[in-house]
Amino acid sequence: MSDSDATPRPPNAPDEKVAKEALKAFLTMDTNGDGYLSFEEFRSGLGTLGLEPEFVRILFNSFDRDQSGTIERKEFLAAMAVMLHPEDTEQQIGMVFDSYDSNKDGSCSSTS
Ligand SMILES: [Ca+2]
Ligand SMILES: [Ca+2]
Repeated sequence: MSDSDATPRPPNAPDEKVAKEALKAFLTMDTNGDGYLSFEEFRSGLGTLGLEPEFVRILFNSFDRDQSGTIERKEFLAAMAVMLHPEDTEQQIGMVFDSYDSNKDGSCSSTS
C-alpha cells in the first residue's frame, strides 16, 4: 500500500489555537511521555468524557490512521483538526463511519 494520505487537501485556515489545544491534550494524555498514545493512554485520557468503551475503541482506530496500534502526534493533531472544524463535519462523520462500517457494505448495521 502506498502512503494513503497522498491526497493534498487545501488546508482550511490553519487554526493555531486548535493545534495548540490539541497538542496540549496529546501531551496530557501521553502519560509516559514516549510521544505516542497507546490505547490505554487514549482511553484514560478520554475517561472523563464518559464515552462508551466501544466508541473509544472506534475513535482510537479512526485516530490511528496507519493502524500502528498507537496514535502518533501527527495523527492526533490531524484527527483533532478534523473533529474541531465544524465545516468538516462530513469528513468527520466519514471517518467514524468508516470505522463502524467494517464490512464495507455502506451500512452501519453490524449484526451479521
Ligand atoms: Ca505514551
Ligand atoms: Ca499510528
